[in-house]
Amino acid sequence: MPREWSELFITGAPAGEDATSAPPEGESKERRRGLFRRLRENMSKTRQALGSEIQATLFSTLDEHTWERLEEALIMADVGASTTASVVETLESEATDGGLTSGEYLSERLIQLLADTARSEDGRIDIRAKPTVILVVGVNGTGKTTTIGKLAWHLRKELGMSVLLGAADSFRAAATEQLEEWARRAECEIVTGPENSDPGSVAFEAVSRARAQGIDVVIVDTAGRLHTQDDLMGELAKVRRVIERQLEGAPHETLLTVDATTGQNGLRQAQMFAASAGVSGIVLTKLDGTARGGIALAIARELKLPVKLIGIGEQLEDLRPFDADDFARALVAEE
Ligand SMILES: Nc1nc2c(ncn2[C@@H]2O[C@H](COP(=O)(O)OP(=O)(O)OP(=O)(O)O)[C@@H](O)[C@H]2O)c(=O)[nH]1
Ligand SMILES: [Mg+2]
Repeated sequence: MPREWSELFITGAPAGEDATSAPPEGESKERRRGLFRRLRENMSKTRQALGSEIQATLFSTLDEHTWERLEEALIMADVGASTTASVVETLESEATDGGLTSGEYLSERLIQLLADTARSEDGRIDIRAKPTVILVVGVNGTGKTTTIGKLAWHLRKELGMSVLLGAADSFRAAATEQLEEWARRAECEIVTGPENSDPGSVAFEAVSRARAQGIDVVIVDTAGRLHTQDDLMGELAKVRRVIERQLEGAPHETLLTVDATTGQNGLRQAQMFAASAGVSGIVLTKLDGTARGGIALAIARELKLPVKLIGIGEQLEDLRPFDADDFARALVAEE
């Protein structure tokens, strides 16, 4: 599972080339510790809600009541009923059969089981195509534009890629201005159209300019709300078709933003988008603002879509590649 930006993206650079830019081992360990600390801090709401309950159960006498309480705690954190049932069942039977009695061992095993639930084979983003086109979709307010800004910044800073943004959310005047502001912060170019212009033509223009200028990655922002849900799905399909026609194989990645604070509701939205918008990965945003961060596990299991990125705050650096092990540990572990 990707922990670093260089692990999230498949760049096609030979191993040697990557190694030259990688920091020395000691430094990268230190950096990883720092990043994990930040992940834990930003997810403190979920951890406090879940962590204290888990510690209380696992370190008490194990009986029927213990497992019920653990189930309740996981469901409260939005881990999802079926995921919770299967995780707790496994833990309970292992504890009974194998005599797992130490609370410490149990919480380690719980972290493993939760991580297994969230792990996926295809959690990476392939950016070998030049240009690579990333389409970002999702319900309004879930964090599309913010995520695009952060992603552009990381692609530039961590991988030295050239990035072009396409403002194909032309339904609201402020939407373009907001993306322009992010382009400034990420120091990348942007293609915009006049208010109410055709989103397809903005996407077309963005891809053709990227091809002409030899840009590495194009990220296209889209509207999150139109007059009706059908209008929105129709428009997203149109934007996608325009991109497909302009460049074979594009869009190479379609990211769906899901607001973690909306819990199971967000899961239902995601199901709808996934069914009609060709989604290839999830960005789970606002994990810092919720005690229900367990939704990441429910999404991975119930949508069968990989969570690729997580948003843990409003700053540029608050977007992270999703790593199942780090995530599960940040969710549960006291230390
Ligand atoms: N705390 C926190 N806030 C976030 C995160 N991601 C986005 N936000 C905030 O959520 C709000 C909405 O984000 P936008 O990026 O505008 O969402 P959008 O999907 O582009 O919305 P529309 O353009 O209306 O469809 C903004 O105030 C962001 O700062 C996150 O990871 N953590
Ligand atoms: Mg937006």
